[in-house]
Amino acid sequence: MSLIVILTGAGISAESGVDTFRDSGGIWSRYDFRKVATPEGFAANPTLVHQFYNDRREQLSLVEPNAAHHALARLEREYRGSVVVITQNIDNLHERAGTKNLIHMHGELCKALCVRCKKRFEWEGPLSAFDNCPNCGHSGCLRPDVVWFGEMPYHMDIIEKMLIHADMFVSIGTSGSVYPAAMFVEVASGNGARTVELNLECSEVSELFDERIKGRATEIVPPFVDALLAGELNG
Ligand code: BV8
Repeated sequence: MSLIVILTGAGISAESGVDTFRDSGGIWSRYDFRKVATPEGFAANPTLVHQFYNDRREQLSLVEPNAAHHALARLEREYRGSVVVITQNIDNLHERAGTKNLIHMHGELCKALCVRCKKRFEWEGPLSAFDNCPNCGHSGCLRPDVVWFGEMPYHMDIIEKMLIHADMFVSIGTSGSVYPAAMFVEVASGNGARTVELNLECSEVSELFDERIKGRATEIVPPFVDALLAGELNG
């Protein structure tokens, strides 16, 4: 039974209206990542960091999954083998499109984590330092449940197993500039997987892939999925 492992980045959500990070006008051109996406930044100014994530969480209610998200959910439903999506994104568009076998390696925008009791909670609305932890009752100990720079991404043990056993590794909409996600293609190809990159432009790791398909995710992902389901790419 063949296993297709798919890594997604901000580019798959771009056409839904969710900002990417490193394109011109992207998030990191408007915010200093050290101030809003590191533990040190959060310790120095939790209000700024909560506002950064509250704004992005609020935007989620205004956007919808696009044809690329839906195509991946269809692949999971119809493919004769197994499909797993590992996303760097913290939006909820894959799950809203119907993907079930999903790993959020950088956490989730709609979850909060209590740094005292380590419990996680669904959190759809604004989060602040004044909110009390629903479990331990303390205030000032809730943070966005996202992985900041310098923090260990989630589920790396499962991810490594998937990469080692993948028959095909597909990367969609990522610049390949953040580690350890940027190394996944090497782990997969080093263990015999066929590797394909679907992206709007060349990424920092494009040359490590067996194949590259260039274009907008909503235009290139659905036909790619059709080809996989028709057995044309024998993934
Ligand atoms: C860690 C938080 C260690 C949530 C993010 C080597 C090995 C290991 C680590 C490092 C290393 N070298 C450096 C590091 C440190 C660091 C790192 O990688 N730094 C980089 C900048 C050099 N990595 C870390 O700190 C990681 N942690 O390594 O911990 C450790 C070990 C032991 C114990 C403890 C710790 C943690 C990294 C996670 C950081 N958190 N986000 C949030 O706010 O979102 S990263 C951030 O970048 C986002 O999460 C995002 O997902 C991620 C990757 O960006 P992309 O998704 O690729 O987005 P980008 O804008 O860059 O690119 C978009 C692409 O889409 C473009 O190519 C574009 O062309 C394309 N596109 C655009 N439109 C479309 C499109 N494609 C198709 N269709 C379109 N329409």
